[in-house]
Amino acid sequence: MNSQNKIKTLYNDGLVKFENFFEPELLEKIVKEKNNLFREYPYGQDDNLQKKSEADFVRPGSYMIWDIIEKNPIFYQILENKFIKDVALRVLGSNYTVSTFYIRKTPKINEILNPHIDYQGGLSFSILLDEINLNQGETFFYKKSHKLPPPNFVNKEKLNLSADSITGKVGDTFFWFPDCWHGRNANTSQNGTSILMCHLGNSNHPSKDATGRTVNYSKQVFKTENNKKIENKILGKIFKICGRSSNNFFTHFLYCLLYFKFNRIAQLAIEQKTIFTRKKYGDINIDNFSIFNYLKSASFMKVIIISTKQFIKKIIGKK
Ligand SMILES: O=C(O)CCC(=O)C(=O)O
Repeated sequence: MNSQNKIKTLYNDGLVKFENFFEPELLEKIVKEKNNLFREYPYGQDDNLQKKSEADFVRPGSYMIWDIIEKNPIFYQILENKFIKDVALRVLGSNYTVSTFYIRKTPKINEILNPHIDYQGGLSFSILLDEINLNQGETFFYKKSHKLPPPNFVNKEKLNLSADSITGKVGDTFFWFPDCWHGRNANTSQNGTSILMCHLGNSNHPSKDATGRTVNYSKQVFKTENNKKIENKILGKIFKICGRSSNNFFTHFLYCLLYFKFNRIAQLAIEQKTIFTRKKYGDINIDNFSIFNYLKSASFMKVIIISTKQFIKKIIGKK
């Protein structure tokens, strides 16, 4: 499949696999460094970057090594990889932001991480740092779900959807949309399995990593041109509110209407690199969005129950 088709698959499904992105020597060095890191930090780091000394989890089912670039510059070479840069530029435009860049290891564990979305309008990639097969702590995705409500507002059983696991060999790289439903399977193997993950956004994406630290990997590496347009403040505010809607049906629906249906607004937002927007594919057959399908997929019982609970929590929280 050529790279144009790969990008088409990414926009269609919210997920695409690339193989042979990296020179074998580089991969070997990266895996060696990953092994060194987990020898030094067998249970990873907590969110304050402190070495964990116990096998409990700060993040469900994961031992995290957060600051990999700061630990070894070899990891920069991933961000400098031509193919990675090409996909990021195509989807996010110039001066894109690398907001979170880490390795997570999942030990033998019986629990799955339930499907969820992170936020809309971004781009992420995962590189397998071990050979990973089914039920070995691999991430799974529901293809095309980035045009559906977040999974907690849907009766999944009724929709007849099935998940695809991202399995493969060391170095296999998967680009995915963080608004595509994803989760993680149990790890039934004796060995922990590890994946390097990176979350990116356009030039106005918050440059905070998942621990809350401000990071600036992108500023050092990817400043390609200084053409940041003045952002329309109102548009920025609206997208900021509705671009992180993993747990809010109404703002998620509003985002989908603005981004997929109101083309003039979407075009302006994309041109200005408004927060939580990515470029469109550029073909109506790929960029389409069905309001009917979206609403038909929602469980209104779940919408009412979850939204009421959130409302009550807010009221009580304020007192
Ligand atoms: O650890 C994984 O495989 C999944 C990570 C995930 O769900 C996320 O980054 O949102």
